[in-house]
Amino acid sequence: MKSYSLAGGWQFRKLPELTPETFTQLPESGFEEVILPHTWYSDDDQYRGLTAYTREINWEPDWEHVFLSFDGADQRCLVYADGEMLCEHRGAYSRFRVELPRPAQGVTQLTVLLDNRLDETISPHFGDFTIFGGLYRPVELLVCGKNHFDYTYHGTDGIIARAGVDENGDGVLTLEPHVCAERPDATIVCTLLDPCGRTAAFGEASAGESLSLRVEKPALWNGRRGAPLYTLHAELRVDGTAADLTTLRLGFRKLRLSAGEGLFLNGEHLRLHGVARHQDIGRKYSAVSGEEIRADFDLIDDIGANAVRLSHYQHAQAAYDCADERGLLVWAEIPMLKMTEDPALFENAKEQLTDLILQNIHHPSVFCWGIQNEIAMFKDAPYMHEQCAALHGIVKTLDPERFSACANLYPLKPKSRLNEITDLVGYNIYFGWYYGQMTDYGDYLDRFHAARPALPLGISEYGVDSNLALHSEEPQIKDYSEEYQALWHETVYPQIESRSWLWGSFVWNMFDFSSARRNEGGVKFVNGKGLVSRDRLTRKDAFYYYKARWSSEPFVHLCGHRFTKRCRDTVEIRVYTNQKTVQLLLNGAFFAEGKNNGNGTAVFPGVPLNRGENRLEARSGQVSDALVFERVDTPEPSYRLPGTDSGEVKNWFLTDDYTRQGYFSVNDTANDVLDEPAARAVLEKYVPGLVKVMTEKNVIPLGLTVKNILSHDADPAEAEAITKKINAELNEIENQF
Ligand code: GCB
Repeated sequence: MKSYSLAGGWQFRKLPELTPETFTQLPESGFEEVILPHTWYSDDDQYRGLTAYTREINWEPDWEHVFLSFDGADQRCLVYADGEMLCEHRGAYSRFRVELPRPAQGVTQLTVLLDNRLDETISPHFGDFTIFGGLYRPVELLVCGKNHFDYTYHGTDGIIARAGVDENGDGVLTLEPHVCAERPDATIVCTLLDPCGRTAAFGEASAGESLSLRVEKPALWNGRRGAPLYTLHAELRVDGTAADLTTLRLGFRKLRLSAGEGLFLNGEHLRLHGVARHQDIGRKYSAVSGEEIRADFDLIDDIGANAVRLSHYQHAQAAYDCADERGLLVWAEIPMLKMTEDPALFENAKEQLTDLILQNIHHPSVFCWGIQNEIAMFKDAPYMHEQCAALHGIVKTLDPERFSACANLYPLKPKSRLNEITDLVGYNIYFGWYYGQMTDYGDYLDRFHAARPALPLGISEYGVDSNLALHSEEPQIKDYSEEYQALWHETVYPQIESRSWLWGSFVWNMFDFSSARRNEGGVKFVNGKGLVSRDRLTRKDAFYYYKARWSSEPFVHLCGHRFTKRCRDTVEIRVYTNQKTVQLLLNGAFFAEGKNNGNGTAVFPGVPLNRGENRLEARSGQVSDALVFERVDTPEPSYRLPGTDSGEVKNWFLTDDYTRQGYFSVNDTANDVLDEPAARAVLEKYVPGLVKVMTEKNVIPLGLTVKNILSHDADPAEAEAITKKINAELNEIENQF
């Protein structure tokens, strides 16, 4: 097979008011030239609707079978050749291929219709990230002879490679070929090269059969401790001559999971300290290059993470390749964020999961396949349990070696059936941001573990927003300051880290990312929970906190590079470092020596500032960092969000005295309250209309807490009064954790 890039030569236009169903023919004008990868989304034009991409394909006379290969098309995609529809692909993130018929005149007129409107039969149709639209990943032409691998088999390269390690420590590679061969005597000849390029195994079988290769004591893919990769060349032979070749990179490793102890890689315990990543970068949005993806992984490498959650959908192949090369363990997942009873949506989820697994099964970095994220936001209903069980079944059938996973919404009770379906469970927890205090993690996790000690639990998300322009000497919840984010991570991570029974955790998020529905913290269309800014140009202070905890590359980092106008006579200086001691210099003179407190931080209280400029430098051995603070007379106004001056930050949760351990409260989800007749009766007494809407219509997310739901659409004072009354009665009704 030969591949040709189809990056250039495209004409693009929007087709507002049309749908794939009402589309009949292309307009004559209004097209613009575009180069792939391309998205039409921008923060200033968030068009959601139908679009068309067109181009010509000139056939060479000797081309036999020609396939179009789309690495991703966002999100409902219909492909036409010379006016004939070839295929429809539903879902923005997986690769798909379709064969092009030979055109009579040697030129194909290609039209690709794309629609990114909300479609309740395609996942995701809900989520805190942008549905960009576009041919945002490479499109290629694959040219093959008469006999070739089946490139249309779930978008794979026609070989499903499952690599494992047996009890003796030998590698076992099972290869399942999918070919299109005109001759029944076609064979597959497989050569496996070791990381140094020497032949490690060789085998031949009929093209219709699976074959197995053994490698004695292979070099094991061992995460960041070493990530040797093997290369498989699979050749399709007909009449003894090579007809097609597929190449895959893979690795051998063994995974084990224990509820009490976490994850084991090749027999050794490996606590995952990870970050999550969305695929968009800055104002390129989803249309990014392989180099940009690699640069993201350089940053993930630099922070010292050993795992990455590629959320909330299938990422580009370059991302899994980077993870393979750098020894990062990957949580891969499908975009299932709202599960309804619509069978079409369920079919779509099954297809997306099958594609995700078959297209990525050879990547040694992947340790689990995520089947859902926070679906309990809306309900916790039996049909969801059945669908999740079926998705788990797909994982176990296609890839019994790896784990199925789910990321659950924090208020979901430990006893929920949703915690019993997948091999491992993650919880997305945001104490000190959406609810509670940042110090609540430890106690909550201990109570959870006591309630379900046999559950392999981890933290699939935790984090808070910050805006690089906002700063505070006394960081507070929801002030969006860089300092609150840093302090929050300093406080939260040790609580997670010290629970040795957790399999690990993922910071939400490594990078700020695009979320068209957002407008908060002084920024529009961005989720600001990243440790690095959306354009990747700035590493926030919190980035260096994790670097101090995870990386062994010596460094010191002075916090406050952007918090330079200081209106205090003395300030507290924080230095993030992985060194034992740090010296602080003030205006060139030694000021004090500080000790790393064991949490990657050296704190220097009471550093006096002179009028004007003050140069601070932190040093430890060969490494140093410096910045200049300016002593100002009035607080810098741009450091605060307008309308949030002292006391004005509305925080519903700061004064939370609603919870009574062991009893219901307004902090329970609507789901849980409606499920218990006595608790439901309290709601019916005070808010009968709301109960009717909640139970009869699928519009209110029942995974939210009662308090949260009551706070919508009501005057705050009124909401508080009714919340108090309801809470007082709920507090009398017993509830199991
Ligand atoms: C979550 C979601 C994630 C959001 C995040 C947030 O729990 O899983 O998609 O982006 O919270 O920032 O609110």
